[in-house]
Amino acid sequence: MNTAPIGAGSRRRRSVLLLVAAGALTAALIVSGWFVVSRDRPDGPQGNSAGLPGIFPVPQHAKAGTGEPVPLNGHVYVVAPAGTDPASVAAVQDIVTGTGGTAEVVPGLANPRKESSAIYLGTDSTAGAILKELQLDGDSTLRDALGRPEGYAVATGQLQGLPTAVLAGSDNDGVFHAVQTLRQLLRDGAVAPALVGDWPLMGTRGVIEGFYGTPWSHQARLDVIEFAGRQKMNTYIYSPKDDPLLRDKWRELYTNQELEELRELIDAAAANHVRFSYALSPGIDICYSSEGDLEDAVTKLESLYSLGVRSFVIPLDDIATKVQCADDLREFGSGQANLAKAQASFLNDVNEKFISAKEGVLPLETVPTFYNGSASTPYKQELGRALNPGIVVQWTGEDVVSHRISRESAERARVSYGSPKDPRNIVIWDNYPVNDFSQDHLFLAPVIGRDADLNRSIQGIVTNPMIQPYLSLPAVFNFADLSWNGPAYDPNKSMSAALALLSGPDPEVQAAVKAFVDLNQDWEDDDLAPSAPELRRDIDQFWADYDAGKSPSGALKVRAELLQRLPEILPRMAVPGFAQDGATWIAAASEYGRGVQEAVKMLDAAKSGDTQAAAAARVKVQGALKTAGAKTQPTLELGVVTPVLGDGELAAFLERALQRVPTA
Ligand code: LTM
Repeated sequence: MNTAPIGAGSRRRRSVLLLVAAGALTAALIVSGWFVVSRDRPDGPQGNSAGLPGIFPVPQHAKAGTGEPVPLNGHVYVVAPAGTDPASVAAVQDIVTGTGGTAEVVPGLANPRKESSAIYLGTDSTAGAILKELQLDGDSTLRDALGRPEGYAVATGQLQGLPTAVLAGSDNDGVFHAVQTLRQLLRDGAVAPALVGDWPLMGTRGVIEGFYGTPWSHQARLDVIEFAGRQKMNTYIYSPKDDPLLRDKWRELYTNQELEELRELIDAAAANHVRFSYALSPGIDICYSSEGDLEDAVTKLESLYSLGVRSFVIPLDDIATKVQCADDLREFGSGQANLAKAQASFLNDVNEKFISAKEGVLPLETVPTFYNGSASTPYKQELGRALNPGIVVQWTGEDVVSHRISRESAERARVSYGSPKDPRNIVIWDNYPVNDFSQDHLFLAPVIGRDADLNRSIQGIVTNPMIQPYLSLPAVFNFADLSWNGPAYDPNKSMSAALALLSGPDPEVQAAVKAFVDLNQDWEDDDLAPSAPELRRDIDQFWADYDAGKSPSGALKVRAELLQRLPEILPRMAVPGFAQDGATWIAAASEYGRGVQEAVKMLDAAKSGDTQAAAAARVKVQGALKTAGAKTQPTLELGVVTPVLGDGELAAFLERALQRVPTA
């Protein structure tokens, strides 16, 4: 257990149509026919719309087209009128180059070279005009998409004799999301013919680095931000509990070098259309009524504002549950309701003096000291009454680590932290897959237990990840899917897509990742997530065969060999950080794999009466058990711990095998 307390666009207005007209392009526009091959359900075998490669998050509307694919492995015009979002243009260039093609960025297209393809990019009135030319502007799903924040449309067809893809966004975020969909539509060097109209159901979708333990490295942050942007998330909250300048030394200003590092993160976030949100946690020793503390907080936030940050959180979680300084006691009195009064007064002041006074800053967010549960309490009631209604509350569900989060409970929380007349805007701080309270475990099961229609009640979800950044990516992927389009979220499909992405194309690597992930399903007594289901199936089958006197099926042997080879195979993943993060668990899994192989030999030898071979194998099984059970995983506060796998399933198998074979 952790020793720390747990539980208290610019819009482009010029039309591409005009550019096309200006280029005297009067050539007939040949529009490929479109037909609906799916009723917008996630039902494709490998994808989520029949005939299309899988798009994750699942789009609101996606259809395959009958037209030709748009090759990206030759010469490609990237048609981006001046002012088009540079990050989107750069991302398209990368995609083209990565596909083996050559990207030529042009502001408009006149007399294009034959044997080329074209990708048009822009906001509604630019690329939207191309959609008109493609006679797709009457499509209600596209109109719908282009009328919503972050909405986008992707269409393919023929324009000026060139295979063409159009990436239209309602705003620059939408254009960037369209590019990410284009990336996923790639098949054999070409964009699959498609028509996609899409938008997010939640406004806040992201990651909060909010755990106890060694904070992520700078590189890991950069990588997670890029990953989040590719999965259409839009938020990264900087809130590591063990960064002293956020909590213990919250008044201290950053050095120039630290500011430079923060600037790099902020810029990376902007380039990935992810908002960098800065979370200052002064609750450790603040005097809520102190002018000096208010000034210190505002000065600190100002220093981040000047780096470009436009989103701020003041978390007040895991601090004393009563006001502490004498002035506060005098001004507000003691007790939990008075703590809420003091906090509301401070937060309202920050809101007035800083958030509202600055250009372009998003609404302030806070994490209340009592941040879970939905029933009204004196604390919540007072916060609801006194806190400026524009301040957003982050909430963890009924529990700190909530196995289920229902819409009903979110609705109740909105009223409890606000009022029946003016329910509070809520962002869920989701404590999955965070493992700071269980640092010997990895949580690699798909995200389950969140109501599909939470978007109707809350503003968004941010996931609090594991101390291991790259091992957190599968859950981040799931949360991206869940928060973009909850009703279409399928935990298993989403997880398979996440693992395929992280594994890369090699089938052996994919099988190894699956076998390792299977060993890390156990989420703190969650009865919905059985630990190591695939391993358990193979073990059960093994004993059933063995006890029936049959020759056991080879499934357990095959799995054991794969586990034994994990340290050699997993570093070949497309995201090698996964194997680095999990090195001690992987080494333990490998030892168990070796142990299972020896146990099978031991059982075979014992059966055939070869006592010498059985004894030799027994020694190896015991050795594997010991090595696999060694303390190898360092932690910040708990010393070195033993990595736990499969909820003890592998150790139990080895023990059982040893019991079956009497010592010589
Ligand atoms: O959950 C919240 C709001 N605060 C802390 C987190 O920082 C911590 O990571 C989780 C899990 O241990 N629990 C908390 O109380």
